[in-house]
Amino acid sequence: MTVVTPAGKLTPVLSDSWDKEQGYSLESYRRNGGYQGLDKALRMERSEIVDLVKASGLRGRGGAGFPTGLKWSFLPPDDGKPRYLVVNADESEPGTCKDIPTMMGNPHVLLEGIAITSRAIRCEHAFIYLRGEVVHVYRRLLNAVRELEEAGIIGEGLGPNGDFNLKITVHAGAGAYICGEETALLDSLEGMRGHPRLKPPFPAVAGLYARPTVVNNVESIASVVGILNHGAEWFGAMGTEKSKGHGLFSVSGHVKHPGQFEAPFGITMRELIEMAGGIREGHQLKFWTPGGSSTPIFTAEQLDMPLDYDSCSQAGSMLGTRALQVFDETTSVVRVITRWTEFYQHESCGKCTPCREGTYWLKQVMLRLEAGQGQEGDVDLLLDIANNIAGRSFCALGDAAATPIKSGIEHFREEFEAGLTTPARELFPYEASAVF
Ligand code: L3W
Ligand code: SF4
Repeated sequence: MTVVTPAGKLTPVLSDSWDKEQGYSLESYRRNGGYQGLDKALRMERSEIVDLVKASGLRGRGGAGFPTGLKWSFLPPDDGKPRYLVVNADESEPGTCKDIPTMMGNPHVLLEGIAITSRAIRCEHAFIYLRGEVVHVYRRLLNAVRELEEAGIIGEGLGPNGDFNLKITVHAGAGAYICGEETALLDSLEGMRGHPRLKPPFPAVAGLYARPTVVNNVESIASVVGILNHGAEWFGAMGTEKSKGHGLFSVSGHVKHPGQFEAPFGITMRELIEMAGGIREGHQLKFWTPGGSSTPIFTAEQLDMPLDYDSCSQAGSMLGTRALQVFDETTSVVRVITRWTEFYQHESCGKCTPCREGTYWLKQVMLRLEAGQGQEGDVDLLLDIANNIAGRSFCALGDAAATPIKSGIEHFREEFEAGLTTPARELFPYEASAVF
């Protein structure tokens, strides 16, 4: 399954079938060994599956890196009443584009992961909460679930002991970024407006309909299949000591060949840019992001930093969703951060004051700097507002809005200062930085 490229760095596991003829069909998936992991899981004790995933070192692929097996083990003892698995497929972070191709190219690896996880935690009704705009993915998932039902792989009274019952519901959200926050997602799934809930209790204790619920990202659940098939050691042989396994690294922006690169954790940005053909002809790297717009911006200084949870944390960032956006010297950092700030202001759910009001003021100041109409003291004002949002907001969206502003000013303060007199379009003409 692991294919070693000449560069010796790629490990296509989840992306292995993306270029196969109808690789998304049940027939093709089974021809390539699909659902053998589930067969195995149905013959194992539930606790054995949880222990195997714990031993693999798999960490949450949605951004925060929380250990997956540990999260499952937080569920209270089984009282025979419903407990749920909810897959967070609300991929909306700017620059993030790994879960949507996974579900399009190989929906069955996600569904098999759901079946294995459901077996491990005794969930009989699992949900996929999908970003509503991706109608093509919605249709693909609905078809894949129907294929599974018709093939008798999910349903009632299945497995060697006749005790495996599973229904999978695919739910399309209405397109709010905040519904990717796990508790807002649960509110939305229950039919309410998506607002983050106070934690604790964590969903593992009181989640969907106040019942114990595991919420995991698409890539986390899909990665469970390989662990069942090949073992914890196989998984742990990829990656670094504390960030094990393979992951999808999405390289976009000013590189020659943007795309998905499935590689072991610990790969560096320099290696990924090389695989993407390098920075576009005649240009140099200016800055990049490790995890979409929610993480600080990095420069050439961090090109050799291993992309794993600990190295990123030492560099003052989360690894995030591995949405590696590359910007060359034609890019106005003020313009980019203004677009992200507009996004956060638009997506702020309004529940808490620092984020609701703060993102509005950040946007106003960023817009006038972008237009070259900044006022004396604006750069310090931005820092002041950002510092009053970060750490004082109800959920991670507030922190995320403050992060690029703070790191943008740290690295490129002079560009922000230039916004007092000169519009970004004069310093960095849009046509020069656009990728057509
Ligand atoms: C039980 C405890 N469970 C933690 C669970 C918790 C959650 C997971 C991680 O945000 C970040 C965010 C975005 N008992 C527990 C426990 N848990 N302690 O562990 O929790 P947390 O709060 O560290 O993170 P989170 O709320 O899941 C994820 C950042 O990722 N991000 C954006 C991602 C965007 C997408 C997308 O668009 N799809 O994923 C990028 O960097 O800002 O900070 O399950 O319940 N004691
Ligand atoms: Fe809503 Fe923003 Fe507060 Fe999160 S930080 S609860 S998105 S207002």
